[in-house]
Amino acid sequence: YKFVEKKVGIIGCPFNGGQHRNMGVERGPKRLMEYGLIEQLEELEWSVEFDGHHKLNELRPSEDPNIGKLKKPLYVSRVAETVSKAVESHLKRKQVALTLGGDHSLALGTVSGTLSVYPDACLIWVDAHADINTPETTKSGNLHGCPVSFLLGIAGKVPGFEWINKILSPDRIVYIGLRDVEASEKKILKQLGIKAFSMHEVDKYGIGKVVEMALDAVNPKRDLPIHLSFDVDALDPTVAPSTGTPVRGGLTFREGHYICEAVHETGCLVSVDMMEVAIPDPEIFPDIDETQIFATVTVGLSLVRCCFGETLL
Ligand code: 6HN
Ligand code: MN
Ligand code: MN
Ligand code: MN
Repeated sequence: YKFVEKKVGIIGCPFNGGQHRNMGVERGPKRLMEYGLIEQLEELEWSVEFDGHHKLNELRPSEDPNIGKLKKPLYVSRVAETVSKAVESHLKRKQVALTLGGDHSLALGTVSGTLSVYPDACLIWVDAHADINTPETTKSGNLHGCPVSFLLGIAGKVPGFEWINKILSPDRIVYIGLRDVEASEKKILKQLGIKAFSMHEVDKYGIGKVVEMALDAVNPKRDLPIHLSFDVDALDPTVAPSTGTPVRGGLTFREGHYICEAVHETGCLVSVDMMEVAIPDPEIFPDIDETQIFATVTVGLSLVRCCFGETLL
């Protein structure tokens, strides 16, 4: 490993404030841990530190009015700041930071934390969505659709978010798996010349070539630290059905795993997010059954294991 020792710090983030569906993304981290994540990482010979799930609901402000369209801006910003410090502290101790979500607005925190320890880190964003809406372009007002714009410094000034000062350069981020990108977001991607491999490119070139091209774009010499932000909805809903914003036509089980395996092989991985695993209440979401939840949690775990060196042979 080029930057870390064989140690991992797990940051459990039961949080749903960046979106509005009542689908239980805040219950993802606990379930991932209950299914044996620590033991699985230890089996791969990692020394694991986990100091319990963060009590993020305690950070919920009593009043949190919309700012423009943005919903729960203060809650999201406080949570992300806390998460950023947690990531930072694990990275400073030469651990890989592994953050379990929770909704993807948490990446405001995880990526900021990574950049504060590794300012030249690059970001690989695996997602059906680009999550690059600005406070001006967002239609939903959900901050899990906006983290990348804040990280790039194109979000403008929003009260509460002043702490975000580590700015990611547009040539340090690459996307894989996109297929539900709003017109406003396409415009931003074009304007900034951001490299993105949508499902179209995955079909055209195959996942092996796509990952190679993605790494060549942001990390040509394989000498920069990598932050991998994996939204489980990048996978096809047949593979990961239990997530807040599923979109058809996604990555297969193997394509998802290949990305994690290839990123692991670089030896550059310092920070991983596994986000948007949802555990819905059967009363509210009867269409999602325990089998689908099980499939989603276990695929999340096996993706994580691949990031930490699990191989097929
Ligand atoms: N995610 N583009 C939509 C929005 O609300 O801005 C969807 C965002 C989904 C976010 O899945 O992390
Ligand atoms: Mn910790
Ligand atoms: Mn996302
Ligand atoms: Mn998504």
